[in-house]
Amino acid sequence: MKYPDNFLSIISQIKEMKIRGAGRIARAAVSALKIISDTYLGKNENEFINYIKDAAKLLINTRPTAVSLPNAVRYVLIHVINAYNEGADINKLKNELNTAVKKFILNSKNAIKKIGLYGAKLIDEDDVILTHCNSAAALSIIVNARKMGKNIHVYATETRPKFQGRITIKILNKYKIKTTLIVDSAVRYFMRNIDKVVVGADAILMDGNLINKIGTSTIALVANEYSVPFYVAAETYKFAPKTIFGDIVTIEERSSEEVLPSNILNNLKYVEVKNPAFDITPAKYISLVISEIGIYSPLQYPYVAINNLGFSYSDKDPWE
Ligand code: RI2
Repeated sequence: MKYPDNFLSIISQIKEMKIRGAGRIARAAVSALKIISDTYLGKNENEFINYIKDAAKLLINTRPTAVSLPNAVRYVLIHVINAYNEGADINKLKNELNTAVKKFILNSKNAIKKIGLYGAKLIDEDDVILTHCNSAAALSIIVNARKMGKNIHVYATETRPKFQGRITIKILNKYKIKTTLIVDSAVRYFMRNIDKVVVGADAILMDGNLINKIGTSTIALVANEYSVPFYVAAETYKFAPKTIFGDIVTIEERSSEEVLPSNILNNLKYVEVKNPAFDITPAKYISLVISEIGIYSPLQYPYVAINNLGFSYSDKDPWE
């Protein structure tokens, strides 16, 4: 079945990182499912379910690492498939989908607010904070600390090769937060000035390890060397439930073009470019994980997150 252009546009925007950030791509994915539901004009419930499942597979394959996307799609599909199994007609299936989409989006936005409120309490007056990439959850903590009247100074890494740090500094500037932009490789040079590190999450695994933007693990290692607390801002839907069953989370390898233009690389016969978008930070380097249902150690987080996903987890995906 043909997909609507606005659905395909969301697919390409997520792939090209025009829509980026683990939380934002999750909300975009469920909004894309609503487009599919709204544009289905048939009356066949089974055909509708298969159409939604096929669209879900396209969404899942846009970016392989941020588990927020499959968790969001899983949340919506499980609600719709449960209704289908209970004999719901097409209108009820569409209403079920719309309700689940709205609920996921609302919950995910409220989660960022809650993380900001809880995490800001960990920030002290005159703290110098280092953050990496551009994380709405991490920034929620930093901005809330500012709103609480705390005088803070933020070091933001530029975050090559896509320079998401430039998004972060504009947001910090808007809130009149003193900010220093540094190149990624200057992290150890400045760590002696840092009181706390606050980063976001693309995935947290069953062993408490964090998958986040490439360079995060280096920052965690250096923070540990300088005894600087390393905080992770992670909604519960950043947990990777399939790691309970031994599945791994794929680290996305992106185009070499992001690092070096092909017209240069093509003339360098013996040169290759590697461009992993994320890395893995061991739980032992993580001080605390700030979620929307409280602050936990990295080893506690999986146990509380799994019960807050809003769907019963299993080793089978609902779109299969
Ligand atoms: P929020 C981003 O990935 C960064 O790795 C960031 O830390 C993480 O998603 C979480 O972002 P990318 O989309 O969900 O820039 O906290 O590749 O916004």
